[in-house]
Amino acid sequence: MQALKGHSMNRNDFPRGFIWGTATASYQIEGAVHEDGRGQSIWDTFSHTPGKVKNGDTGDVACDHYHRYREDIALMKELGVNAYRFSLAWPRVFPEGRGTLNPKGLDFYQRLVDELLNKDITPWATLYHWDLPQALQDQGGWTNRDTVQAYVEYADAVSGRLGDRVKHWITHNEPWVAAIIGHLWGFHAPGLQDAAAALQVSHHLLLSHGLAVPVLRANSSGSSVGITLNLSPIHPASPAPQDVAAARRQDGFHNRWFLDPLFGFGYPADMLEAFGPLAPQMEAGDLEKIAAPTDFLGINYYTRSVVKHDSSDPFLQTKGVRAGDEHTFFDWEVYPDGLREIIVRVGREYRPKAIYITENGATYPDRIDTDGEVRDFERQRYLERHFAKLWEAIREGAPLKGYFLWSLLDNFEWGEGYEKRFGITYVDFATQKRTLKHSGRWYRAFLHTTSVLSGN
Ligand code: GCO
Repeated sequence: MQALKGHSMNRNDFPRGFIWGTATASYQIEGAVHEDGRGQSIWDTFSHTPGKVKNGDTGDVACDHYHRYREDIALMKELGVNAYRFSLAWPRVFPEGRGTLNPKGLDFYQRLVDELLNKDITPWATLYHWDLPQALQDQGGWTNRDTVQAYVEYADAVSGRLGDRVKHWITHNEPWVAAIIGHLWGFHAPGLQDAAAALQVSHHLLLSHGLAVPVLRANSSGSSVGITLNLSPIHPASPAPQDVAAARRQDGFHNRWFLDPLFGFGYPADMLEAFGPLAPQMEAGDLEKIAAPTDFLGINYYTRSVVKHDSSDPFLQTKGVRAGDEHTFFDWEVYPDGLREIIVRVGREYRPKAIYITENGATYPDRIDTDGEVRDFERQRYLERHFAKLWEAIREGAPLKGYFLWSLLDNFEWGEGYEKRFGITYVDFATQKRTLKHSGRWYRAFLHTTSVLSGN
C-alpha cells in the first residue's frame, strides 16, 4: 500500500474506468410534492404527522431540485463526476400506486436523464428509496404481498419509458432500513412497531427486487441491474463468547438476512431459528425469484457497529455499544477500515460480479463563515480516509468498480429533518442558494487532477 503514501491521492490512483459519482434520493431533494399530478407518499404522511420529524420538517420544498435540476447537474459537471445516482418518486409515476400512469411524472425523469446525458454524466436510477405511494400503504403497504406486484408494474412502466437511456438500475435502496426502521422501530415511515410485519416487509422487498430484475433487463437492453444494501461489519464489544454470539446474531440480522437470499443461499438458518414465529410467510418459488442473478451489488457504508449481549432486548438480545473516539454529528463512529472490511468480505463470500459503493459520507454541524466559506475539514478528512480504504479493497482483489458520495446536496435527512447536513454542497434552505463546501472543492480537485501515476 506504499503507493498512497508519497503524494495526496487522486483519481489516477484508481483503475481506469472507475466510476466516481454522487448520490441523492427523490424525497430528500425534490420538493414540488403537489406538482404535475404527484400523489402522496408515506413520507408526506409521516413528515406531516406532528412529532415524527425533528423541528416538524417536511420534504415539501426540500432542495427544490424538481425545479433546479439543471443547476444541480451543472454543479455535478463542475465537480467532474461521471455518474449520478438518483431515485424516482413512485407517486409521481403512479399517484395511486398502480393503475393510471401519470405521464407528467415520468416526463420529469426524462428531462433529468436527458440533461445528465447531455453533460456526459451516466444516470444510475434507483426505483425505490422509501417513498411508497400512500394509496398502497392504505392497503397494507409492504406487509401486503400485492404491493410486490404493484412494484413490478411500476418498474415496468419506468424502464419501459427510460430504458433506452438509463442503463444502470438499482431496484431498492437499503431494504433493511425500509423494513426495520420503518416497521419495527417506527422512526421512519410508515412508523409501525411490529417485528413480524417488519420481517414480512423485508421478504416482500426482496421478492419485488427479484421479480423486477428480468423486467428491467427486458425493457433496458444491455443494462446493469442490482440492489443496494446498507452493510456494516459487526464487531463484538469483547471477546466473551456471549458478545461474540451477539455479534453473529446482529450480523445475521443486518447483513446475512439480505445477502444470503440474494445470492442464492436462502435465509440464514440461524436467523430463521432466532426469529421463530416472527419469520416471514413465503410461497414456494420465492427464494429462487429473490436470487435472480444481478450485475452488481451496491453497498452503502457509513460506520461499523459494535454490539454486546443484552438479555433485556426482547428481539435479538443484543445491544449496540458506543465505540471509538471519533464520531460524526450523528454520533456514528468514524471507522474507515470497516469500508475495506465489508467490501472484501462480500467480494469473497458472495462473489458479486461487481461492487459499487452507492453511498458513503458524513454529517457535521456545518456553518457558512462570514466570508461565505464552509470549512468542513472533518468531512474532507472522512472522505480522504475512506477513499484510501477503497484503494486497499481493490488491492485485496475485491471487484470494486465505483463510488457514489452521499451526498451532492444538504437535504432532508428523514427523521432528522434538515438539521443533519450530509452534502458536499451547502444548501441555504431559505434561499435555495448552493455553496460548494471545502469537501466539495477537495472532491473536485481529486477528480480533476492529472498528476502522474505512482506506480501501483
Ligand atoms: C440511506 C440513505 C440516505 C441517508 C443517508 C444518511 O440510504 O441511508 O439513503 O437517504 O440520507 O444514509 O443517513
